[in-house]
Amino acid sequence: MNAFIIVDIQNDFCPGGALAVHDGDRIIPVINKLVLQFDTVVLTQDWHPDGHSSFASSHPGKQPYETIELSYGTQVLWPDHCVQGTSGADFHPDLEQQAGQLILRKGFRKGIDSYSAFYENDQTTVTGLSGYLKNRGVDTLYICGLATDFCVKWSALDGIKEGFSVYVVEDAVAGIDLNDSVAAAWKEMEAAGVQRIISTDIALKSALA
Ligand code: VGL
Ligand code: ZN
Repeated sequence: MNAFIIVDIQNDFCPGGALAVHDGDRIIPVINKLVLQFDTVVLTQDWHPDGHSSFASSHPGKQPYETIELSYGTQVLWPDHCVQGTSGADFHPDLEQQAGQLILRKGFRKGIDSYSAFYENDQTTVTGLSGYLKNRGVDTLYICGLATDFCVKWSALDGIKEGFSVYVVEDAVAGIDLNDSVAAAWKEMEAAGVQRIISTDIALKSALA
């Protein structure tokens, strides 16, 4: 059984948003086209309280994109984004979200960020997604969404760590790209055993299965 994991297609990560990914909305039609082909569809939603520790504004003197040492290690600081209950945290209106079977919110603990859909950034606190997927017989993940170099990358790496086969859909992801972090993310994912696939090959793959 497979699952489609749609990562953080939220207004704040799309053009005009607080932490906009360049052309972040370009991938939405690609995702909408795929969404009916999977057994399980999960949407993740970055969901931070006001004053979250990943916000530069929570650390006097710090600017967005600088880093800071938190109890669990180095954390990139971001502009305030995806604040709970704001329109920036809503899914992009063009996303075909009614196909989603589970909405998994993450990053809601004030002191711990959560890029991955499986583990928070302390790499210890679990979200419960692994159990949900395994309980439903899922063994293969297709991951898409935003951003390639943060939430997609960490979700893919943790998916491998949890024993899933993991595909990242190349034309259905887009990245923030701080200091070439998109290229680094692909390298890291490939080294860990994540496979790349393009959206048009997915239908073919299920037809052959
Ligand atoms: C993300 C930075 C901060 C992401 C979330 O969705 O990749 N990046 N919060
Ligand atoms: Zn965030």
